[in-house]
Amino acid sequence: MRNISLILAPAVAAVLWASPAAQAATPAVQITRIHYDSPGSDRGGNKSVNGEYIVILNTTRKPIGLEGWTIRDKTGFVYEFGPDVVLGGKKKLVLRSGQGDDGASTVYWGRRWYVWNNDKDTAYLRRADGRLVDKCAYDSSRHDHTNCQER
Ligand SMILES: [Ca+2]
Ligand SMILES: [Ca+2]
Repeated sequence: MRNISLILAPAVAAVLWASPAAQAATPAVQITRIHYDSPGSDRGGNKSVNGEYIVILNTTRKPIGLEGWTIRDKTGFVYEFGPDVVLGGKKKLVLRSGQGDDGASTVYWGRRWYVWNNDKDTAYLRRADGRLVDKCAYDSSRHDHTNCQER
């Protein structure tokens, strides 16, 4: 009987090895886009700061409550989703960097200055318990945005 366990061991190891990567490929909520360079000169002002935004997508068919979830940049600026934010199945939500009134499809970080570097940065999406759900890194000043899911 010992021979059987020896034969099975590599197969079990292969499954365990593969599963974290398979899960990471389709997080329940994905960062799909970061528009990191606001249109025009970055001289501040609420309209310009709101020209920066990040988009997340609920990849499941069920609503997901985002209370306590966070989006953070590499520097350490943190946005925390409020208690009323529920992202419907297959719906997108835009987080703009400046100030404004939160709605069903857009919420506002409330900042007076930009968050996302125009050359390179990384966005981290975490659950309320701190577990990483998704991240998106970019490294190009030749573009004004990155489509995270296409890489
Ligand atoms: Ca920027
Ligand atoms: Ca700009």
